[in-house]
Amino acid sequence: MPAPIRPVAVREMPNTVYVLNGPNLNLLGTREPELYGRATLADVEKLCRATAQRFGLAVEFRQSNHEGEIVDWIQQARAEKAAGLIINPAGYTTTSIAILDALYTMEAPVIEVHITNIHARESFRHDSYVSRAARAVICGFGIEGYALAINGLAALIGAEPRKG
Ligand code: CA2
Repeated sequence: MPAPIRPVAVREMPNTVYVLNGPNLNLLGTREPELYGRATLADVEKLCRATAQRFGLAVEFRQSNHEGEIVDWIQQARAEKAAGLIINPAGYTTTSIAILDALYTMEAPVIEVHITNIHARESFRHDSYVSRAARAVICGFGIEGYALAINGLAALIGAEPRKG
């Protein structure tokens, strides 16, 4: 007899913000500092956690060089009913319909972040697929853009700053 099909238990994480980073962002702080600055991705993670904590939000911070893995994480954020999703799609910004399709399924707000001002750079960086699914887009503020994104997301979902 075939094994009975059991529904998979998905934990719900309504106070968690997913922060997803695309290809090569693991190199942040080690190459091209004139463009991307000297802060590392670990510094970005710290900044996100400190900013989110002010609103009582937790952060699920991830980076991948693989498109499908990013799609899986977006689906996970949706299934867990995450409070929101912040994404720097990096090199997948202008190429990935798979990431766009996954983002379209999100009910929680999606915010797109770029460290550099993509509109002041080469024209092939301008036309973001991801922006079509994003509630807001932040670019050109360096890594501070991630903190701005968390502050903006908190305002969107009505998360109040904690006292003290
Ligand atoms: O400005 C951004 O955040 C970008 O998303 C960064 C991407 C680029 O393809 C986008 O057009 C704009 C590149 C990420 C690569 O990150 C590196 C960081 C340090 C050294 C080398 C690559």
